[in-house]
Amino acid sequence: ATDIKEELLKKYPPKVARKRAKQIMINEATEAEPAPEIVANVRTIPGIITMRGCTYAGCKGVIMGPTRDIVNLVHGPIGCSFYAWLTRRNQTDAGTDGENYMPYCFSTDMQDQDIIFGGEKKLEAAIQEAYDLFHPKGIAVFATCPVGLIGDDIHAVAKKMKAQFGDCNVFAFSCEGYKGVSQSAGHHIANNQVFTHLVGENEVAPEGEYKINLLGEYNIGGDGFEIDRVFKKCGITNIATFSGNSSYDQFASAQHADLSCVMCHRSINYVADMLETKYGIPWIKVNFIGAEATAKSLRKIAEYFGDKKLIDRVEAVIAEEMPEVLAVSEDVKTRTNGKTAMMFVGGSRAHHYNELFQEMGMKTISAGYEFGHRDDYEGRQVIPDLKVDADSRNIEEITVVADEKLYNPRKTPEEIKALEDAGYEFKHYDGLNPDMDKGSIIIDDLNQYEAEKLVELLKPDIFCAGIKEKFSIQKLGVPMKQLHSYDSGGPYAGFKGAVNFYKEIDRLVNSKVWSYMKAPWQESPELTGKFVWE
Ligand code: CFM
Ligand code: HCA
Repeated sequence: ATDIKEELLKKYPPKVARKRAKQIMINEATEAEPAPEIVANVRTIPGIITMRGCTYAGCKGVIMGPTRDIVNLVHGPIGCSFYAWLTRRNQTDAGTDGENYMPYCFSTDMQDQDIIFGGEKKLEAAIQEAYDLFHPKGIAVFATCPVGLIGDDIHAVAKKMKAQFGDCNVFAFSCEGYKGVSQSAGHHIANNQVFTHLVGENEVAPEGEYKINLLGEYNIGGDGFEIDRVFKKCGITNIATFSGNSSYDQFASAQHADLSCVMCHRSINYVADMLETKYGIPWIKVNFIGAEATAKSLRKIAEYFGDKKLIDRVEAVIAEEMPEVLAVSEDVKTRTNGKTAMMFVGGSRAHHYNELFQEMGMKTISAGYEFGHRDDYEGRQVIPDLKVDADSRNIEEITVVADEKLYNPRKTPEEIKALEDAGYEFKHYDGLNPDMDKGSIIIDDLNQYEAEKLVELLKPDIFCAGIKEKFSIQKLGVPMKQLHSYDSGGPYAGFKGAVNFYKEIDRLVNSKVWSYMKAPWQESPELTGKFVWE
């Protein structure tokens, strides 16, 4: 595997190779050192064709995109608005209230003269127009790159319009594309504002037992629908999902939950901390990708509440759901066992989907994140050691304190300790590295060149990434599955999702169509080599 690293770096100028070498790691995790260090969350080297997106994408598309009843107004050139118009497959259940603005593309359509003379007036007029047309509960304004460059004060405009309307919450995000090194900065900007302007607004607690929030689940391909189906069957009340299939009122009521369950640690872990500090809600890491992981997460939720009724119900649901899952995985495994996968996705899925591949007897030989931070690779314990560089300092950190009226620790320190003594983990996430096999290759911020080179060298049975990688990988004769949008498939979460995934991957890795393609190494035999697993 060390040769592979050398091979990947060979073509780079020495300075670039030196930098990239710190982001390419042969996993040598041992008992003593379970998580070797990797460089992550740093700028992409200019000239490299990164897989990353921008800060605006992370804020507008990822975090705020899935909320149906807030008008998301982009202040900027139309291209930025168009890019974020239903390109992420976050589904929603528009319900009966008819308030669903997701299909619309709201934009100030900035022109040259707005860049020269300022765009605040145009923004004000656009907010007014959206209000007059829809009377939404909320209007969110997103800054694109030029807005930051010319210095429009979007927050002042939002504040003014909010005061003027009186019955519509208007707030803004300084999420210019260049603000951070990736989408991750945009998540942080979005989450800070959601926490500041929305959470805690609704005083009346929603009805229900075993109240939780689900943080970092975005209902891509209907994943959130499947998770909610399972919660409902177990009798667990999900007050707010941040932000898949969400509504304004869900965020506004999140303070009433008794437990926060964090699915995508990367995009939201700090909100779980804020909810605990301000309202006293503890948090745990969960994962609903993989049937075993789903069962484990449900048991963890039940154990937290410690109520026999819930514990029994969860066991009954698992017993009811698992036979179908096992029947399909047993069948599929006869064809997928021993096959290899590569996964390069944003900041969570390259880890979560390991579970599903393992359930099919497949091996992940190489994986990494576009924009994960070191804790996503190595585990949360490294957070205190993370270097705060100029780019991370650029992202606002908000100070949260216990709410005078609403702070209410859901468990006493003794109760927390008793659970921890019994092996229960609060506020912890292990990261990707410990779950990857020794000798596997972990790469941060993979780029187009390295992706193609890796495939040539290791010839995985399947490569998972996004739309920019899709066709270049397929042209190499290797099946490619989009793990962002799921292509047109899904859900893949929960029990029913696991079954969907097994069938889809079986279909892809065993398809004959790829054998009709000639990959470059088949045409030029000198490129041929074989990866030997230790
Ligand atoms: Fe979290 Fe996501 Fe992901 Fe992500 Fe994304 Fe996404 Fe992703 Mo695309 S929030 S980090 S910023 S799990 S949009 S739903 S698929 S890169 S791996
Ligand atoms: C984003 C959204 C994205 C892009 C996916 C892709 C998504 O980062 O702006 O590159 O295919 O999941 O839709 O991550």
